[in-house]
Amino acid sequence: MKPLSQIWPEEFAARYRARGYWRGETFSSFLRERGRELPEHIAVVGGGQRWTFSELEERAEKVARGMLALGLKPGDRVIVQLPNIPEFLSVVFGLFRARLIPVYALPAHRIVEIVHFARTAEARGYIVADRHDGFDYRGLAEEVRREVPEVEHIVVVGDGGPFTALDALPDSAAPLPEDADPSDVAFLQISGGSTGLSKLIPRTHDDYIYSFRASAEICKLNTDSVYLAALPVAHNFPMSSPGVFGALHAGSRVVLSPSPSPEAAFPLIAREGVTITGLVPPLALLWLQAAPSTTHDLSSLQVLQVGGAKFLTESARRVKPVLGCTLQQVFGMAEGLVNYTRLDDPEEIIVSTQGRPISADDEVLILDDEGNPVPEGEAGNLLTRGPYTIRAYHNNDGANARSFTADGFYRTGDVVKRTQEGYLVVQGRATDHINRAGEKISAEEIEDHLLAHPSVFDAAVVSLPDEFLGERSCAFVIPQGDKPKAAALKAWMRTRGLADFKVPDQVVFVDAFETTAVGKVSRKELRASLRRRFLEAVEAEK
Ligand code: OOB
Repeated sequence: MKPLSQIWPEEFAARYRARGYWRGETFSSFLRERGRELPEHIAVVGGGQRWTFSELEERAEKVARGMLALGLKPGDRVIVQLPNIPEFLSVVFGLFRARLIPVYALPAHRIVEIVHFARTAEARGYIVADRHDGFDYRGLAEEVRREVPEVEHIVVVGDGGPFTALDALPDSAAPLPEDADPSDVAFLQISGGSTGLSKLIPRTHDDYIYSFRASAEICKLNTDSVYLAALPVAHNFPMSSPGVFGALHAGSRVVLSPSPSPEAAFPLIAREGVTITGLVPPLALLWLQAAPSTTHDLSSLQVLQVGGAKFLTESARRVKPVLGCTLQQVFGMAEGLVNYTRLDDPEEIIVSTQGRPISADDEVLILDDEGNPVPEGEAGNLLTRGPYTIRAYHNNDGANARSFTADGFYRTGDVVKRTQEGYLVVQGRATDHINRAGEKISAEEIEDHLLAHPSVFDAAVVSLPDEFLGERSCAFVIPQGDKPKAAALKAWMRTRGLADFKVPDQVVFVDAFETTAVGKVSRKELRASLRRRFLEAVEAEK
């Protein structure tokens, strides 16, 4: 099994410790501390359950013992694919306690993605819910085990069917392992996958805990705060910005909503007195639309965070008047760097920027394509390095060479400007992915699938502006032989075992792709030119 590591050069690590960012806490040590300080305080609410901090800790220990009794060994990786239910937290804290390594998958992921995670992480375990949103994950687990037999241990929250139910995990009196070293990798997060398949992001206890502890401070969380996880918690944003972990670290209550829709979330806000939540822009628009006519009392809400994709200034301006709460823009990435507008910033900064970094030691470079700094205030490529930004992906030399500079800066792929006050304004991006309502889709990955269709000669996938999604995916396809119908091609994509959000929103058939005199244009130029010509044609028809 390939060892997991995330290593900062010693001078950096020493500085991050000396400045108090890395405090030597682990996931288990902080939960234990909250359990001691706030034993009867409600920590987690969801799915008809309410757990106190001490109950969460007890449940986590039980999971830890059970997973080890199954035969898993500290250091083994376990894919966790759970919706927003309290067991998400007892399971991951249980894995941390047993020194097993969670690999976070989204509920939307299907066989192709899970098999990819299982292979690249060399997972030995997989934890799913029995059913969620009309889908039976036990069937998926059976397929995964057929394709990757090394995924020996499958555990199901709810009715286990052919597998072990979480509630029926064996008990064992064997002592639990010592706490992890804080500089150890705690879990593997999934990258947005801007080129090809998702990469695995190893995050350490030290670096990740710093990011959510500092985020909780920026969001002024305390033991009276109530954080609503509306987006799927496996996402970095609702997980750690400040997310469920930042909330628990601050001794706040976490409320888990099964869906981010106003219908599901509004009653929870009213019932639990939710003070803060986070949304992607399309959902924020939906909430703004639904709030004026709701019968639910939303007055407890103090902060609405919006991030994951660009929130346009005109929409941002409506948050305060419509919802009566403070907007916080969040611009972050699973690889590390997170920017926030601060709660007491002037309204103009809040509505027109994507915030500034968490840490005084987040180094931000804005460079032109030749790698030179752009003049102050101009747009350029964002590179960053700091106390919670990774230096490498897991076991992926190619991606590491592309994504990191020799001196350890992460190339975010985002194009940004910096204001005089030091706030970042996202202008766009240099990489070819589609940011579909906050879900990142790799053009390359989808093109590869389309090329597997017998009637597809070539395909190029691009993002198009979309009023609701922010961006939608459009596949330009050169057919061969019998031209399929667009709907049939989409339906076929659905059978490929991919997350549904990756199925192209639109398919446009073309006769040929442009080539230049010297030969084929690069995929990147080709995508840009297809997008440009398509948008020009739409404009001309108006
Ligand atoms: C968050 O994380 P990821 O890893 O799913 O995606 C990161 C990318 C960024 O590089 C950027 O392209 C885009 O998502 N993005 C934004 C944005 N927030 C993220 N683009 C424009 N405006 C924003 N506010 O999406 C993520 C992680 C932690 C906190 C928040 C978001």
